Amino acid sequence: MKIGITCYPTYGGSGVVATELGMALARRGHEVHFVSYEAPVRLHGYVENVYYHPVEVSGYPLFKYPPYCLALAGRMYEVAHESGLDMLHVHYAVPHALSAHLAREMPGGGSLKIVTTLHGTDVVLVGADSSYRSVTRYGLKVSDGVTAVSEYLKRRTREALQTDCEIEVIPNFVNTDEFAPRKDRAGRRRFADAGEKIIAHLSNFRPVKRVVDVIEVFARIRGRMPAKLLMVGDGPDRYKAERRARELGVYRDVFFLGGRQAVADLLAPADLFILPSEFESFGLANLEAMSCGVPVISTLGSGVEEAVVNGEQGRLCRVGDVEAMAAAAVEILTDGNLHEKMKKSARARALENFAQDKIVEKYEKFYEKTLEK
Ligand code: GMT
Repeated sequence: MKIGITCYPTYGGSGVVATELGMALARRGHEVHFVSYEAPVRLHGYVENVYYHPVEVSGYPLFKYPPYCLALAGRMYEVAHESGLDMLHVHYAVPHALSAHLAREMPGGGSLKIVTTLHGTDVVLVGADSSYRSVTRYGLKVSDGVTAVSEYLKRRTREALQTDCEIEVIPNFVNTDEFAPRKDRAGRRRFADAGEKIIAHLSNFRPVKRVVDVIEVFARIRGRMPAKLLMVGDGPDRYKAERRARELGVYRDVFFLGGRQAVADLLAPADLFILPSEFESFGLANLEAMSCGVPVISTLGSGVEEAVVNGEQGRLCRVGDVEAMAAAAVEILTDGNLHEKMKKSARARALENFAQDKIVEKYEKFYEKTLEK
């Protein structure tokens, strides 16, 4: 198949999933064309059959807001024609599904199929905003196939958009070769002395991630044992987290590492991963940590529960309950048997349920079904 993929090319989970999916599809013999305003951050190394087409958004004094949605539609249309695409697979509904629809509606765009994958904030936050709700709902209606990364997200989409459109759940996946346990101690020595625990967090530091809770939990762990915290990623709440770390007297034990490409190198040396989000449609970062054999502390009440079984690969606590999260973390870090059991279970769950090949196959089947429509 010839597949066009559009995503937000930044560090967010939807961009990561779209990029890893595109590269995996190309390795399986498909031709993949990424269409986005920058090359996706995880698009590294040379992969045969992968092409990247930048979208240029020209400014003009009259445009207070340059119309990215239109520039994208124009570029999708060009790429679809020049490369003979069968399908456009857009990740994150807003505005990508609408741009794809426009590209198909232009003369000659007729047979192009559109698949839209919902990732979470595109529906739960952005799509539920009154100014975007009706166009998001329309974007799903005009797609030939819609997928969501969890049952939770499927349910929330139906509620938020009041839609009964068909949605297939295809969970997120992880490259279990890249995100794998590491035996060598070199990764640990960069951050911690012998006998010190390493805790990690990875996100885009948006309010929904509750990064200040990470600091709160870490400070409580630090009160009980020598430990270091790796804060991987960047975003609007970084300074709030830094300030809280100073106030709690743990700033010297926290590494604010910023946005990184080699995420696996930073997750694999950790003893524990913390993602205390308000909600997650899935929580890809939890899965990446689990695949490295790292147990997680995360939250109840959202798609996280479809990736992490509470008590098996870590502990899930109520949102904001930093005392419970810290108590669970201390228990896991001080009980060697429990820690070992959770590490094994984390890796096994990633391999059995969320390995890249198994999930990419589901996308291939979904494409075939969509093309037959
Ligand atoms: O987490 C974010 O804020 C980024 C966002 C995105 O769209 O890039 O992530 C969403 O998609 C990921 C990949 O499917 C999911 O693993 C995340 O759970 C989801 N984020 C939220 O639902 C908050």
